Amino acid sequence: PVEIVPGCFYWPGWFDRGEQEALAEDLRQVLAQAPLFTPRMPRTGQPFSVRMSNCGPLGWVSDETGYRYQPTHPETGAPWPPIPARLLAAWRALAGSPWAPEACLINWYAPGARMGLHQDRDEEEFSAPVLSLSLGDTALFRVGGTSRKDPTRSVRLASGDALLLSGPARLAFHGIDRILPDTSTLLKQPGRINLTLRRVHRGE
Ligand code: MD3
Ligand code: FE
Repeated sequence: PVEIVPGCFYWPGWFDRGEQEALAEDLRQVLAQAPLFTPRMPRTGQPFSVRMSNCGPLGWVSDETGYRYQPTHPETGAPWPPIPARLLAAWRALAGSPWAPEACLINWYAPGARMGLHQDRDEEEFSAPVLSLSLGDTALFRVGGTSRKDPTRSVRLASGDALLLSGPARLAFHGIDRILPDTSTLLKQPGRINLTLRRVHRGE
């Protein structure tokens, strides 16, 4: 892999086209059980431009009352579906963690959606890495340091790419500046899916 900033490892083209198609089909089944919802900012209730769902024992949600992990879908109340085996295999191959992931956040970017610079700190376990997998149109991803003022680097995340955030990068500021239109034929509609596999609680 390529190390983009210390602890941020990048595998361009980790999944071949056939694997990407199989993953996209896995996700269609997950999303049939756990439909995309529109998260909202705490306090203001401002909607995110990214739509989300989850699979795994826990899922990340955000609404007027705050950010949290919970075992059920915020709109249907149903438990999140299990993490597909193909995603667990990628975690085993790349994460270097003895613990299974507890949450897989599914982010859907329609063209024009973006995600501002932020840190991921709603987990109690920061020593476990986060694994990100991209499908569909290419995203312009930006990652910096642990201070918002630190310099950033930009990387294009294309369909099939894998990114591991570990060690000093686990608390790095990062975001998605924009989706580059017409850069993939994988999905049946324009846009991008990002999957992040995460440990939420300390391993036992
Ligand atoms: C760096 N997702 O879900 S993935 C997120 O493409 C998120 O949807 C973006 O930021 C996306 O929180 C970026 C790459 C990524 C994921 C998690 C990280 C980078 C990270 C956690 C810590 C540091
Ligand atoms: Fe993030």
